[in-house]
Amino acid sequence: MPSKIINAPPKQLMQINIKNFPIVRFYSIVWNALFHGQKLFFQRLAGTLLMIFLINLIFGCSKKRGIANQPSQQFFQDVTTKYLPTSKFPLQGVTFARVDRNRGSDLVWFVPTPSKGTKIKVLINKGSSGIGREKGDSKVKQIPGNIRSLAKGDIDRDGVDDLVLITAHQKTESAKILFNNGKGYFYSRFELKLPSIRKGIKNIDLFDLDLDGDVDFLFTGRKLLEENGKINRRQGQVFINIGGGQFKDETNLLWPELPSGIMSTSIADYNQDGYLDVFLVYGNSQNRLLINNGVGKFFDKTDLLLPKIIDKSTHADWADFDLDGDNDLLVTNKAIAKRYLSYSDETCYFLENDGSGRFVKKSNKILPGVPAYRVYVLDANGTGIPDIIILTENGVRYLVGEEKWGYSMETKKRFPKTSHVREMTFGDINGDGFLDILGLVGKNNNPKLWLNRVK
Ligand SMILES: [Ca+2]
Ligand SMILES: [Ca+2]
Ligand SMILES: [Ca+2]
Ligand SMILES: [Ca+2]
Repeated sequence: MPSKIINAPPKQLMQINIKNFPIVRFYSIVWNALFHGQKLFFQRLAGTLLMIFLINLIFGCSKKRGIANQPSQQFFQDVTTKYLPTSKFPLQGVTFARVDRNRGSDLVWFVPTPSKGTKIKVLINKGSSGIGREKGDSKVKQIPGNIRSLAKGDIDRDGVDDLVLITAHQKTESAKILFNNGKGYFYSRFELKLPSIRKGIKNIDLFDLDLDGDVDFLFTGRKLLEENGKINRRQGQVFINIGGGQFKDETNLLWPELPSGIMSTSIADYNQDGYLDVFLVYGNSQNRLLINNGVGKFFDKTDLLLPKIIDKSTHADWADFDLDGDNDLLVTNKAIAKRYLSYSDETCYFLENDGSGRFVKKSNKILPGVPAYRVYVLDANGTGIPDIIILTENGVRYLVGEEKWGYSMETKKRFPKTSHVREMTFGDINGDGFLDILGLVGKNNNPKLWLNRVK
């Protein structure tokens, strides 16, 4: 079973807009200096030539500086061989993380090693000499057992990412924190033991669910079991951060009773009260929406807020697709039950938010009409309109946002040909403010790195 990579929140990345203002001012200063002095012909000629040179120089530089300056020229380039070391073994999972305090996202990946547990490799971004390529730029941590899931987040608030793992060792599953010393060395603190987790937990989300400034943990999985083997009534577990690296299991207080079948989560503020809510993706039934009451207690408001749709959902992601200020959703499916189809080969649909967290289905035939299993929304080209990447059975689909609900399918123009991509994680490897992509590709789950750039 592939483990889930933590959903990086791509939408939260700040856009960088190159301001033309200083350039215009510089231009006028040079112009004044040249032409308000002695009015000699050769001076003017030299001045004009200098001006042309400067304009070219400035324009040339600004072109290179920002994707947002030329969004139509944006594309993803395969830079795997330039930036990454060759990986001999199939990767089980990978995430971008802030491993040290230097510019550019670092990577953490893990590989199962027969009889010796799992090898976690930390790859430090060293700019033009690559990510973990040179000797000394990578660190290895060996842990016993298998890793079911790995997520990153700054748990002790020291400005670098720590790791949370779900591991299975000798038939017991447990959650572990590996703290980061700030330089990419990860260690466990034995005095800080996390509460026990339910059997069947596969996903970890790290977010501040009670809005007190520190990250808390939400665990979910397709089928959570009690110790006696019975189906757990809540199908989730909530650990609240109580400071000092300690966590308290507050599931009974904060998490509602739910049916089993949860595939993944999409976490955002859906009813615009400032608190993060949870959209639950179900693999073979109605998806569900839990609203946060403001202190981290979640209420199942599915019947009130979601349209009834029975489908085999695989994944969901959110963005303000219609640019009206509230967060909408995009849901991918293997299939949708016939009576809920808006057109015959529909597999993906939007859910449009009315602003209060109440959603209506919004179909769009530009979305792929084949079984799809991942969706990632990001502003890849800096226009302020969300762009969409969907992984389908027939390959990657890249849709560029043009206006509200208006998309253009631009996979060929902007995304290199690649074999089957299992999943993606997002980070900014060159620190330009635009997200780059790492994908696990092919039968062997090889890492592929795609740099976001302009021609
Ligand atoms: Ca918190
Ligand atoms: Ca909310
Ligand atoms: Ca909206
Ligand atoms: Ca970048």
